Amino acid sequence: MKTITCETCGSQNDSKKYFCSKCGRFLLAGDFVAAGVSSEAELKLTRIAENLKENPHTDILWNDTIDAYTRKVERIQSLLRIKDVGIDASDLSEKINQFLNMCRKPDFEIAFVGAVKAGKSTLINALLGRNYASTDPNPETAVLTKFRSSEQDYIKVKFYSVKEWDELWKSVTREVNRIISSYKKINVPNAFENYLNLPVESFISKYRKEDRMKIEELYMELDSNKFLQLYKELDAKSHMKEWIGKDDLHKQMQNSEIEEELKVWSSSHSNVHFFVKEIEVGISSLSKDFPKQVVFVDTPGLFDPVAFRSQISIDYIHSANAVLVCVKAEDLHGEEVKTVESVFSFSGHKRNKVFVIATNWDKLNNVVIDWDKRYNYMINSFTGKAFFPTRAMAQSNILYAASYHYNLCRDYNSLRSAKKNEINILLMKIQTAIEDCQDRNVPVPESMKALTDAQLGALSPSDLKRMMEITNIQVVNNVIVTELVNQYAELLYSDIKNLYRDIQHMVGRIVGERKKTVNDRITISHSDMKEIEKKVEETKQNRDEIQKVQKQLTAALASLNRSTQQRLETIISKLG
Ligand SMILES: Nc1nc2c(ncn2[C@@H]2O[C@H](COP(=O)(O)OP(=O)(O)O)[C@@H](O)[C@H]2O)c(=O)[nH]1
Ligand SMILES: [Mg+2]
Repeated sequence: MKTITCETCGSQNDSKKYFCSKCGRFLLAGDFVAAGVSSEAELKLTRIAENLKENPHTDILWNDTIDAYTRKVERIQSLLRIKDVGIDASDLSEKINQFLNMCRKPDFEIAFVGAVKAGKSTLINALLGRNYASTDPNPETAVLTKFRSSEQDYIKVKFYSVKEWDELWKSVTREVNRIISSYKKINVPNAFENYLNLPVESFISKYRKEDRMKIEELYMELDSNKFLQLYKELDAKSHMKEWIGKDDLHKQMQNSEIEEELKVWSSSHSNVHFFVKEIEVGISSLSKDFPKQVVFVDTPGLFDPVAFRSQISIDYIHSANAVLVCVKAEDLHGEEVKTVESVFSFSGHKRNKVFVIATNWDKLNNVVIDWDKRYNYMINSFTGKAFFPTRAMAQSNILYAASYHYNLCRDYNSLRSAKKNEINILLMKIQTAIEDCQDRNVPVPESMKALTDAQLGALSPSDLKRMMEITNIQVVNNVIVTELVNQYAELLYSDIKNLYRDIQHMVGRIVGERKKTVNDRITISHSDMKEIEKKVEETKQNRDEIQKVQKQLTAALASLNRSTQQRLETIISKLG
């Protein structure tokens, strides 16, 4: 190993080190040509090193190793914040924030992702045992909502800060400008303000007759952006100041009040939801051995019309410890495959903790034969480089769910007859599928066969139990519990370690790059000096040369002068 001797304490250090490991002296002073530069750099770096020793630290009480990791990462974070150090590494800062958040609040987060109306909230409700998350046909979830087990039921609402809202609004404006600029041929001054503040009829007359159709078209296009349409319709603008930058709101309540309260803050039909960044819900009804650190997260759609909001979901998938992707079983094309693909692309090394849940199983024509086809299609589509690394993993991590019917069966006694009838319709479908399978010699699962003689319209409690069984929610639940919930502590620990390794790797790369730049600069300045010396030498030589020539010239001129003078004198005398 190449070593470098510390000039202060004399100890030997690895030549790659910037500071002496014993006394902290700056070791690279020799690299700086001018003494002034080296002493200024040394002073600055020594001060930084001293300050980093005193870096504030938040104790991590749940694990000593993680505590040591965070101490180091906090120092890196402080170093990045020093302007003079001049390291601009936003991806590293983001990783560091993610790491520190994970260490300080060691939640194991299971994200439920998928397109709008893919059935995420319905599945969460099936797993939580009660309809907490809103699944009304229209007001879909528009806010990131975290559910966790708690002694006391509560809702905590977090609002966007002024800065976050500015960024969100910028992303809205960018999209609007893109749309408006596609209407090049018509002049639409203040189109966005007019759109937000006035009904189209009240100002359409201000535009030239030939442009009016186009303006209406533009309005329709802006309206097709759900965010804009609702923002305008609900007059959210006039409520903005009430909520942006507001402190977290913490409300304790009865378990039975959660569903209604959640609607107030998260439904896209409430004018507050635009300003809500995140909601946390504490639930007292989960089983007592459900760990308090395990969190189910209902995410808004991945393809939100507001890029900023989609980004929140994407960032979320990056940091979640496990992901359940919901796709509709009956409609497995384009968008659904794109969703799964993007989830895998964000999930990095956590592929074994990605589960694909095919929702709406009950909507398949023949739930046995068609599911079999879809299941095989999904295994084939989702095994490979960009998806599950092995076929076996795809087989165990792709599951179907009929969450909606599971919830209906669970709440059977309190259902109105129209809803009860939906269970009967599914039963009828199952019985037809059984007959169809028997005709085609396709084996039927035992749990299903047992429903062959169930009486339509008069379901016994055991039939209901069987119906709940075939919705597959218990299987999904078992997989989540055995693969994730029961192992959450080890999985979380390994995620944190992986993140720490990523950070180490990134820091190593940045330091390497920096060192190279500094060394390059030193080499350049050394070679610059040589270049200058060479030039000075050349100039000196040139000057001597010129002086010699000048002397010769002067002598030549003098002699010329002399001969000219003589000639002149001769001519004059001849003229005489
Ligand atoms: N038939 C049927 N409908 C479902 C199922 N899952 C969800 N739904 C319905 O599909 C709609 C959208 O579901 P939701 O959970 O709100 O979707 P999200 O936007 O992904 O949260 C709701 O009207 C649900 O009742 C299912 O498995 N079967
Ligand atoms: Mg939802």
